[in-house]
Amino acid sequence: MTSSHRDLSDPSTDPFDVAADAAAVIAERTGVDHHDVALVLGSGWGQTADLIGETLATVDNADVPGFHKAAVAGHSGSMRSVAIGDTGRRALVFGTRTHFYEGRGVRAVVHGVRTAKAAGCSTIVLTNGCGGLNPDWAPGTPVLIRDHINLTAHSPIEGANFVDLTDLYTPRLRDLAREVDPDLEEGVYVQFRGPHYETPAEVQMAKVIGGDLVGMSTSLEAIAARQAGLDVLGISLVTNLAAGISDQPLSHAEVLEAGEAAAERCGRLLAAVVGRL
Ligand code: 8IG
Repeated sequence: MTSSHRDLSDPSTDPFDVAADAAAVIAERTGVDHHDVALVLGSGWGQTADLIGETLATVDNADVPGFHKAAVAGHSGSMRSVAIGDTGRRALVFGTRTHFYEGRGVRAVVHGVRTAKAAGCSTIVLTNGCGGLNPDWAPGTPVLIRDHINLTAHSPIEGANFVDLTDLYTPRLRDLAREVDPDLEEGVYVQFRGPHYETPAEVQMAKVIGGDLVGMSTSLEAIAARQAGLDVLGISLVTNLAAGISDQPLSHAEVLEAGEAAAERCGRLLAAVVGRL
């Protein structure tokens, strides 16, 4: 068996070896052995890559060790190498992510983060679509993630490795995002397992424990990023008010609509931040 066929779900496989294999394929397919910034585009963030700069190469996820096709409608099953304006720097843009609820295990969830590190990135930008707890945050509002609460009861870190999560969402990067958009809201992201949305009672619990946003991603990835020594910027797009906050039922169609409506503002924000990193 060649190294590129190592299976992430096999406990005898070192997930960092698979990330190194993935980075080697990315280098070969993109023609550059170093990327500077990685971005993970969640629900509603799909169009933002074009505003960062020119796409110089596209790689199918299925061709990269450890990656899978997209499981969510509206997500792209590929990654792109994008020129960051005319800075000479490159962004590695993941058009989709593996969610914990897909059942492939935590290693698969954080594989993109570890691959970004192996590809040379020093910063990762994690975006998502989420439910908002603040009734003043209309669908289409971008919110900077200040901190998170991980309710998955899992960790991407294996073994007795006690990683400090203080200032997990890099303060310098949050400052930079607020310089670009002084009106940017900030909040605490609560990751539930999903794939069902919360009950109204669970949303109230999230509020009581200090949450502002509810979603199904990002926290596990941010933890893996900290372990890898990456700086982390997290930005959520409120695509719906969380269950029970408004009297409207939740739907994935609503999520996609809010994303389209907010694409312009979110894209400009991300492009400006990435250009100034
Ligand atoms: I988009 O309301 C999106 N993702 N858990 N709750 C959770 N995840 C979400 C939601 C939401 N909206």
